[in-house]
Amino acid sequence: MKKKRPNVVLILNDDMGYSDIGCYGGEIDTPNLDRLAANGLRFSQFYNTARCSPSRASMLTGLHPHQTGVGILTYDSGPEGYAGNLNHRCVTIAQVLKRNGYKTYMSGKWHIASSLTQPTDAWPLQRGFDEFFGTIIGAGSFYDPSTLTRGNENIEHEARTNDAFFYTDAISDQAVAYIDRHQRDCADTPFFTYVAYTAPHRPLHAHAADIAKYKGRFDHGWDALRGERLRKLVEWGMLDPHWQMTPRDPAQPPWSDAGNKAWLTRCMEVYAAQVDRMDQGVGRIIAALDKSGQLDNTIVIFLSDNGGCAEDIPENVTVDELVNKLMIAKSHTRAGEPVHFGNDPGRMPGPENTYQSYGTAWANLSNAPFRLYKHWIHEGGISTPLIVHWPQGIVDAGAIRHTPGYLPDIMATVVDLTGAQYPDAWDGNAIAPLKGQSLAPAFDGDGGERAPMFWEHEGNAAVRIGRWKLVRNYPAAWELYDMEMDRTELHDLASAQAVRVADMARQYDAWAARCGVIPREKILALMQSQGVTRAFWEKS
Ligand SMILES: [Ca+2]
Repeated sequence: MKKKRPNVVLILNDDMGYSDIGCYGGEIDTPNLDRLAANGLRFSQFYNTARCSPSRASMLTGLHPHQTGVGILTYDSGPEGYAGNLNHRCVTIAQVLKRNGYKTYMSGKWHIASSLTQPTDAWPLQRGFDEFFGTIIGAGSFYDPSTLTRGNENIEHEARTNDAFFYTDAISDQAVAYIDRHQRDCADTPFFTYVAYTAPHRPLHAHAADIAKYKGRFDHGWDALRGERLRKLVEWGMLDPHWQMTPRDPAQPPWSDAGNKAWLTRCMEVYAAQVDRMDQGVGRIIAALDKSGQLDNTIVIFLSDNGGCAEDIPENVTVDELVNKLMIAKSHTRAGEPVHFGNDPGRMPGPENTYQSYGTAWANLSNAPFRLYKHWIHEGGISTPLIVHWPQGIVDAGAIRHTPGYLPDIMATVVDLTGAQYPDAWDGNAIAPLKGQSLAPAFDGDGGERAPMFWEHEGNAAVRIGRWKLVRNYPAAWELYDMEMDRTELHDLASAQAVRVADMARQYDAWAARCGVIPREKILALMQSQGVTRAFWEKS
C-alpha cells in the first residue's frame, strides 16, 4: 500500500526576534514550541525577508518577493515587481498541494493582496486555499481587526459584536476546527494548514491575565537580559562562543538610566503575553493533531516573518489616515470609548483603547545578540527561529542544525517531502522556476551544499555565499563579514578583501537584475510619482 503523504502545518508569526521564545534563549514561556523543538529540530541560521509582505510572498511561493509583485508592501500603484499584489508568474504552496490532492486551509494574516475589501485573484481562495479565515491587511486591533474575512466575505461584525473576541485565539480556534473537521470528513486525504499569527506585531494588545503572568520577568532590563540570552544560546550550542554581543542602539539609555521603568517593563510584559498566547494556541493545534492520530505524519514548521521591530505606531499620519486609509486602527473601542495612539508612559499598553509599541531597546533584546531590526538585512532583521517537527521523518529529535536556509526553501522542502510537482506554467502563464532548495537533507545532518542566498528590501541588501556575507545598510557601502568567525557582524572585512567584495557585489547585481529589483532611489521616485507616500509604504 502506498504510504500516506505527510500533512503540512506551517505556522508563521509576526515581528518576533530570534531569541524571544524559550527554546531560542528567551524569557517567554513557550512550552508548546519548546516541546516541538525537543522532539524535532531547531535551525540556528534560518532567514526571513525583513518585512511582513515580502516574507509571506517569498515563503508561500518559493520565489524572491520582487518576482511575485510584492517587492515592498501591498499598495496598489507600484511598478512591475512592486504592484503590491501577488502576480500570475507565481503559485502558492496551497495551489501546488491542492493540485496534488491535498485539502488546504488557512487561518490568519494574508497581507499579499492590494485590495483589502473586495475579493480579487490575489486573495487566499483564489490562491489555492479551500478555506480561509483571517485578515487581508497587515496589522490592526487584536480585539476588533479590520478586514476580518471568511472565504471571500467580510465578517468584521463577528468580532465587533463579540466582547470575548481576541484575534490570536480566533486564529488558533479556526486551525483546530479545520483539523477536527478534516479528521471527521476526509481523514484519508492529506492536508496543508497555514496558520499566520499576527502576534507579537504592534499594537501591544494582550489578555490581562497573560500580561500579569510576566510581572517582574523583565525587571532586570534590556542590557542584562541580552547578555543572559547570548549566554544560554552559546551554552546550548546554538551560537558560537567566539561571536560577541553587538552594542545596543546608542540612542537608547542603559537600563540603569532609563526612566518610566514601570511603563517600559509593561511594554515588554505585553509583548511576552502576545507570544505566550500564541504558544497556547500552538499547544491546542498540536493537541488536535495528536487526538486525530495525525501528529506523527504531520510536518509542523514554525518561524517568524521578520526580526523584532523598532518602528513605532506611525506618528506622521493622522488618526483619520490610520483608521480609514491605512485601516490599521479603530478610532473607538467596541464599547464606544475613544482610543489613544502612540507610546505614552502615562498609559499602560494592553487593552483595546491603546495603540502602542515596545520600542527600539526591547527590539534589541528580541534580536539579541544580533544587529539591527525588521527592515534591515543585518542578522537582527532576518534571523528567525525555525522549528521543524515530524516524528515519522526526523530521527535526531532535539538536535540543532546549523545549515543555513531561507524562505524560498519552505516551498522546496514541502514539494520535496510531499512528492508534489512545482509547475512551470499555470492557467497559461509561465511560472518562475523555484528558487529555494529542500531542507530535507539537513533533517539527517548538516554539511550539504548551500546555493548562494540573496536579499533586498528598500535598498538594504545582502548576498551570502558559504561563510561570507556581503551586506548593505542603504545608502552606505557594502560590508563584508565572515559568518563562521563573526555572525554578529562586528568586524567589517570589506576594505581588507576588496576582490571578494567586488565579486560578491557582481553576483548580487546579476541576481537583482534577474529578479526585477528596482534600485531604491528609483523605486522611491516611482512610488511617489504614483501617489504612494513613504509613510504608506515604509511604515506599516
Ligand atoms: Ca512582520
